[in-house]
Amino acid sequence: MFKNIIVRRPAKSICDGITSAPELGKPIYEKAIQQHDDYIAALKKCGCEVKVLEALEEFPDSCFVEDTAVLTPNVAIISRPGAESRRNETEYMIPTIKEFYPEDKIEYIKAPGTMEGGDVMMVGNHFYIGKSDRTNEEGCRQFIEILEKYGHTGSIVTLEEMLHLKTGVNYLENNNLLVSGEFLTKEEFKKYNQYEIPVGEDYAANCIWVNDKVIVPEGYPKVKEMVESMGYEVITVDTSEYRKIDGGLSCLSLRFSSLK
Ligand code: CIR
Repeated sequence: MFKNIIVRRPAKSICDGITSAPELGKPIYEKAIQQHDDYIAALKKCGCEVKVLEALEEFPDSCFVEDTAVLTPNVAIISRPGAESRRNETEYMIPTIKEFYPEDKIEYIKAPGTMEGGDVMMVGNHFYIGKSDRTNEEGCRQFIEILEKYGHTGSIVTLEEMLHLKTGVNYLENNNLLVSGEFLTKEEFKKYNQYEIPVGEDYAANCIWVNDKVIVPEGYPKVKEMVESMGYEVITVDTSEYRKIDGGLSCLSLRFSSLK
């Protein structure tokens, strides 16, 4: 169960966020704010306390707080984003993490390692880490070393196509895994109840489990039905403005339980 959530309000500069899909157009700030409000309301419905951080205009992608840290039940790991323009977002996250984790339970990914939280998927005590354009081999190595020091385990999944690991694969607890694209053939995911994302709804592979409810992006009816068929209560939130810059539901929050 997660008790706490951290989010950061989108900045007006969100229209300059990094994107692989410029054809979708630029995010509209007012709509992004409305969708962020709805996202916070959904998280509160899941029984979480939500800490809302103020927007950082100098970082267009800073609302995607998931990439700045990985918060486990035993340790907080501050990332080192592979995207240059996002690297210093972590500086603005550390003081907040210190409100929730004691200093001796905070670790840091160091240069030349890079790591983004979107590449990390938690399955109980085990953490899959995607080696991607954003998370390099050294970042993976440091990450797993830290995990092991705190009683967790980790393993590397090599990405060929997607931005982050959780762009295409997400764990919904109870052995249930939403899987799409390049992850459908990965050996390490065969032991889960795999739910293949239907063609045309790829974006909705990025759903989040929050305390037995699952938040699904609005506008993907097949995925919604699939998740409902697993027995979960589904809440939908429109994330159209975030999708324009490759952001999804998981990217917009850090979900954890405070150690303080
Ligand atoms: C980026 O390219 O870094 C942002 N535009 C999107 C980040 C998405 N984050 C995530 O999947 N965890």
